[in-house]
Amino acid sequence: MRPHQLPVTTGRFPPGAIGHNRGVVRPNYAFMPPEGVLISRLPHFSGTIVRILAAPVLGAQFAQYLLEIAPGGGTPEAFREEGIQHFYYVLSGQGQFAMADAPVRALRPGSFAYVPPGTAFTLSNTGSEPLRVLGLRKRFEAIGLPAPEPILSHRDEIPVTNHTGAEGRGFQFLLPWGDMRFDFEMNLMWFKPGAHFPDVETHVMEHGLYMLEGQGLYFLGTEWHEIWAGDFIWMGGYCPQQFYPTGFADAAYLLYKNVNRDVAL
Ligand code: UGY
Ligand code: MN
Repeated sequence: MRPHQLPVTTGRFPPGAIGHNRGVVRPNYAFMPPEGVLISRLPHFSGTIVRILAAPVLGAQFAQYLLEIAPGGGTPEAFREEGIQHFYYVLSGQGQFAMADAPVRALRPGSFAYVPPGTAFTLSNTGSEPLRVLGLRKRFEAIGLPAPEPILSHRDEIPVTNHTGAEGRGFQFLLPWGDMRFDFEMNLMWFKPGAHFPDVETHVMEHGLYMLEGQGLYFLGTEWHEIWAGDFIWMGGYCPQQFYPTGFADAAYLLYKNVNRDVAL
């Protein structure tokens, strides 16, 4: 496995930048190893670099981020956006998250937060190492039900289930599954070596996929791609998809999926 070249190397580079490139951007999917995604900054975060992994300019109807918050950095003041939901998932480091009406919560790897539309929140790094967080923003699609409440939790508090009955599969639904107030899911998908979907999936829902553990071959459109922890994939609606874990350890990814709403015409 060629490791991710992060932090980005300096000086004289070894050959292979083109030959070893695994990234592809197609009309309805994109596969982007993080080392090629250049950094930016966000106005409402200090001491923070961001890699924007998915955005409308790509074809996505949501935005997804990899945030690296330096010690002492984060939102200098409470931030809120009318009509927009946020979701955060901690990859590494220590921090703190606060939201209107919810108690302040310490963050550690596996902590996550759902921020309802229009809700003010703060996110900060309270540790001595960088706080690495996946972020997601999606415009809320109201349907006449009240908006969901804030959620601050940890993946250890979410049971691993398997509604499919397929051997070697595990699911952790980080947001309440089947609750029609929510218009998206964030799911941890677990695969034992040898597990895969029963068929190639093709569905209207979009995905933002961040590989957390393990490795595998991902089928997108008409091509196979070798992926491993740290990689990101955007799948647009009706992108044919299948996953075969490879290697000897379990594979896991965090998966965004828009659900529970009719097609806008
Ligand atoms: O639920 C899903 O759509 C999921 N099986 N898709 C995926 O992991 N690519
Ligand atoms: Mn799918």
